[in-house]
Amino acid sequence: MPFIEVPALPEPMRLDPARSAVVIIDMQRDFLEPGGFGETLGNDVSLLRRAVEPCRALLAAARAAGMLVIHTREGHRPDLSDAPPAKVMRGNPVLRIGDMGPMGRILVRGEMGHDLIDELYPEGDEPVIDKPGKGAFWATDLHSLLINRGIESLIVCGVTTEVCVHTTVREANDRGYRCLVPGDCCASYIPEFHEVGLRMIAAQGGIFGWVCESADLVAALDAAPLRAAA
Ligand code: TIU
Repeated sequence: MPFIEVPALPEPMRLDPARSAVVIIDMQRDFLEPGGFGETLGNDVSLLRRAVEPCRALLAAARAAGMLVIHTREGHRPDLSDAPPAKVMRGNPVLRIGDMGPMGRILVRGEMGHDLIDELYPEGDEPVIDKPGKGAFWATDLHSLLINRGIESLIVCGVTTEVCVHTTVREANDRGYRCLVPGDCCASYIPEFHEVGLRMIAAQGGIFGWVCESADLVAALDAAPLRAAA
């Protein structure tokens, strides 16, 4: 399949859609809706909504181009055996991980709050990676999944920019993946950290990767010839 070229910082990025995957990080009710983990930490969760529509448009373009789409969810086993006490006991939240909230137990797999928001729900056989940490590679099979599909570049979206998106981009970078982050497909509870987080990725000649506007990426994908049916 021919390469596409996406306007980006620090320079345009060439991507082979057949060897690239979109990774949507943690677009879960626990982070985006009232009563979830994000709100228990004292955050205004409405600040994350701005990423939903750009992610939806990018997902549509990526699916139409036949690209691999992977979703992640942060959360823990119901018995919390995979939740480090240092994480569970940190800070002074209204509810802790595992406590019962309005969307079920906070950040626990299988609960309503842990699941992905309706607007960005996985389609067909799109893989969903359940991760106990902030990075999508730590204690998951994401790396195997990508290697087995011949993926070399990742388009990383989701929430929050400076926490799980950044950690995943850093992990991916050290594993040899080229990462493109469409900035408007990410969001943070702390807008300043969102801006600086994106700048940190593209600084120093692209120390962790590339940053673009999702509209430019969608336009490039829309113009790409469709992948031949398998
Ligand atoms: N608190 C915060 O900004 N983020 C997280 O705890 N997890 C993710 O970023 N997904």
